[in-house]
Amino acid sequence: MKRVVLPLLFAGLLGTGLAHAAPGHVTASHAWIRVLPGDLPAGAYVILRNDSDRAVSLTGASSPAYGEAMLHESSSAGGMNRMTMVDALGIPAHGTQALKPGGYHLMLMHAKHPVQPGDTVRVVLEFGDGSTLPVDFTARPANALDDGR
Ligand SMILES: [Cu+2]
Repeated sequence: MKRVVLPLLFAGLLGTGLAHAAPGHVTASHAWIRVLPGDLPAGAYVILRNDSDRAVSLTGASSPAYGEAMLHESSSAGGMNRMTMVDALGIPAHGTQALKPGGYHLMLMHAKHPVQPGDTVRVVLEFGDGSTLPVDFTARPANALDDGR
């Protein structure tokens, strides 16, 4: 029995180690937040690049500036715009995944202090293996178009 169990255990530990290495190869660019008036939730957008050999999944986020951050997907069906919760968003090996207006985004809710256009907001992205990536997002006004930079 032990001859079977031990190699499986070892393989499991090895697998964890490899998975942990992957998010170190994820980089973020064009990170920005669309700030809406009052206590309306703010959409956060970013382009994630995965330079590793295996897919990585974004599973959530948190920010010291907001009470809650959720991963959403916007869609329109039959003229109705709606948002649905997303448990995990894959970033393919050697590929990119874009969070952008009208698609995947992070929804930042309950700002702890008013966020103004021009502010920098730290958001910590969380990946499927438990690792994290802190990213500085630039706050932009409500009428900002899809990343003009
Ligand atoms: Cu949303």
